[in-house]
Order: sequence, then structure tokens, then C-alpha cells
Amino acid sequence: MTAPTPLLRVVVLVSGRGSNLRAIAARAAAGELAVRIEAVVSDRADAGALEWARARGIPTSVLSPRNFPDREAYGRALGDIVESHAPQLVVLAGFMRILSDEFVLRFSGRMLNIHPSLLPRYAGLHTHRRALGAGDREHGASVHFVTPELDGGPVVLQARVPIVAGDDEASLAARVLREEHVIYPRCIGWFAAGRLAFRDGAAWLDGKRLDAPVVCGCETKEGA
Ligand code: NHR
Ligand code: GAR
Repeated sequence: MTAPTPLLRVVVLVSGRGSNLRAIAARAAAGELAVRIEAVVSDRADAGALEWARARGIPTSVLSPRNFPDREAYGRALGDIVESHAPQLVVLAGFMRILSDEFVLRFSGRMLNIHPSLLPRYAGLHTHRRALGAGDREHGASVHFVTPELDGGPVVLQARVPIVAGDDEASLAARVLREEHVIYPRCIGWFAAGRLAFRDGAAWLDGKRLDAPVVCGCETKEGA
């Protein structure tokens, strides 16, 4: 008998429906991802992700930035909530607030984000609209370590999807989202297994510095 692997303590930050949260939880429930979701924290009381977490008995917190004078004060209070769960990894899953430098440094090297574009293209918001507007033929999603520079931390894993004739924001976002649900749990699994680390401002996988992201060719079929 080998001792069971201890589960990585994860806190997930959300603002919306939480489909990435559910994809991660599903992998964990299937025994394919050695994490335990300690808490779900949202900046919005109406995030669907909260209802889902509550129904499963996962502790939730809501901290609205409206009650704080500035980003720094908000970041400190949010950081105290997150830290109270002693996370080994903080996962941004559709979290829509820019985080203060102090918050980011507090969880430096143990915070990941999934961003719906092929970074470094389209940091920030409205990525699907911008990719369509530019006439791009491909788009995708990126998992990266969070650094103070918005969407500028080292990218670990990307999934590409084609842009096809007749695409609109909704159809493209849905195609990208399916890939997000594959690559985010995979990347978190690497971190949980001790294969992925952040050092000297770079991402390291299996002891090798990643000079370019791993690109996942795992395209799903339309409608599949
Ligand atoms: N914070 C830091 N410091 N660094 C990153 O890389 C971050 C971050 C916070 C969130 C996610 C990011 C994304 O994947 C993320 C990465 C929110 C905005 C934004 O402009 C931009 C990027 C991301 C998240 N938010 C507005 C703000 O003023 C609010 C927008 C709204 O509420 O709709 O915070 O895309
Ligand atoms: C996802 O597409 C994620 O990449 C994106 O928001 C969606 C959240 O969906 N994140 C950002 O745009 C961050 N600024 P979900 O709540 O269903 O996981």
C-alpha cells in the first residue's frame, strides 16, 4: 500500500457562473486531480458559482469592492480572507477584479489565472470581440501565473481553437470555454503534483524553464 497523496489546498476566486470551478471540482471528484477546494470567494454576491459551492458545502465568502476606499484596502481584506484558508494555490476562475500588487505578491508563485485569449495577444477584457474584430483565424485560452502586470505573468499552458465563418462572440466564447475546462484542471494537476513551479519570474515544468507555453492540441469537435 502506498500512502494516499495529500490533497493540495486550493482557494478559488470567482465573479460569475463558475463553469471553470465546476470543471476543476469534477476532476477532483473523479480522483484525477489531487486538490481540495477549501473555499470559493467572490467579489459579487450574485455569482452563480456561490450557489453551486454552497449546495456542496464548500465555504464561501463575498467581499464587495464597493465597501472599500481603494484597490489596496480591498486587496488587504480579500487577502486576509483567502489566507485564512491557508491555500497552497489560489485559482482565479473568471475573477473580474484587477488585484493590487500587494495581494499578488502575498500569493506570489502560488496563484494561477485562466485568460480567454492566446496571450500575449488580448490581455484585458472583451478578448473574443477583439479577436473577431482583428480578423484572426485562431483564438484560445491561456493559463498563467499571476504577477502584478495584468495578464502578463508567465504562460504555462495554452489551447488553440479555430475561428470559423459565421462565428460571433457567443459561439467563439463557447468553443474557447470547452478548452478552458480541459487545460485549467490539467495545469492545476501539474502544480499539485509538484511538477510546476514559479521561480525567477518564470514558469518551470519538470525542472525545465518554460521559454514558451505548452500548447495543447486538444481541440474538441463542434457540438461534441
Ligand atoms: N490582477 C493582477 N494583478 N494580475 C493579473 O494578471 C490579473 C489580476 C486580476 C484578474 C484576470 C484577468 C483576465 O483573465 C486577472 C488577472 C479583470 C480585468 C479588469 O479590467 C482585467 C483582466 C482580468 C480580470 N477588471 C475591471 C477592474 O477595474 C473590472 C471589470 C468588470 O468588473 O467588468 O478591476 O482577463
Ligand atoms: C472564462 O471564459 C474565463 O476565461 C474568463 O471568464 C470566463 C469565466 O467563466 N475570465 C476572464 O475573462 C477574466 N477576466 P466561468 O465563470 O464559467 O468559469
